[in-house]
Amino acid sequence: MQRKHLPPDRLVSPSAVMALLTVFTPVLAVVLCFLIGFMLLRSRDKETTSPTSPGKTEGAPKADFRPWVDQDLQDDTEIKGNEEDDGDWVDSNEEEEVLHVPYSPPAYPEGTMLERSKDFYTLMNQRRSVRFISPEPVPREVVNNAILTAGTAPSGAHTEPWTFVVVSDPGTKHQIRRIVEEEEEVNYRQRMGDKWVNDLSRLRTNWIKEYLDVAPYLILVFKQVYGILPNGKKKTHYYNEISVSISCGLLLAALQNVGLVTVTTTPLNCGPQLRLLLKRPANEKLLMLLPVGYPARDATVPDLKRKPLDDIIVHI
Ligand code: IYR
Repeated sequence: MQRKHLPPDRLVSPSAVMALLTVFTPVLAVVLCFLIGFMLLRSRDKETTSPTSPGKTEGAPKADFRPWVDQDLQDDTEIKGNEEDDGDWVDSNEEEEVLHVPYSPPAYPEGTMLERSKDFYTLMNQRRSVRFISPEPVPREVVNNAILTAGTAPSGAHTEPWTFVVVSDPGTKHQIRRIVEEEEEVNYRQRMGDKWVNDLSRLRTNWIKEYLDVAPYLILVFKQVYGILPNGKKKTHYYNEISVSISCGLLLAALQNVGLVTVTTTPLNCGPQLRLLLKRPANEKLLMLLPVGYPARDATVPDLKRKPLDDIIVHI
């Protein structure tokens, strides 16, 4: 009877629609859950088969092969396994209070500021990546002071998430060279790809790294992805990579300041092996390897130019 009162285009009554909705909503929800779950699983599968871990690179699809991001700096070894005992992280309220004290750094008249800014720029503008390093010994204290300078870098929540391993022992340097050259040969021949190798050809780099034997010091800079307190608890190291990168910048400046040379190297795929060789714990990941010494007498560098100020500055 009621049907007669319905407009011609409404063949189903509102109550029937409601009934249908009540029946189908849970079904729809279940189907949606399955769909989302399936999509999540698929994206996780993709992540685990992508070339993020050492030795899994060769068969990787070309499109997401970004070894300079995925492998230079990453070293997941042993971290995943440790995530299970996740409970033992230190609380911020367990940390000691810090006193705030007056701060008065040196101040200079404007003329002096200008002069100092020019002098410092001139000094730093002479810095070059040097791959030909003299075996001449360098005073250890000079290197120690450069590392102290690196340790003045700002760090996330003042966690100071860096370890500088200074290697002067010839046997260990040679083992480092063997690990690096073996991996770098595969990098240059296979992992880096033609484009990357071509882009580097004008710098004349290759996988032979004589400086790893010759330089009086190799400084291997590790980022601590988390801290471990004396009581065994773990401490979050905020922005550890950027903090350690800043400290590397200061280290380069400190070396330049005393007339030493280096080349910033990030040996692709060598992090885990070098960490084990140097007996560093699993919370430390290799960020950079710096051979340090005086430049070799016959050292050469590519005649590169730096961008002018107008190309690197934007005034607003
Ligand atoms: N790690 C290699 C390749 C290399 C990569 C870049 I980017 C450079 O600026 C220079 C070298 C090597 O050290 O030879």
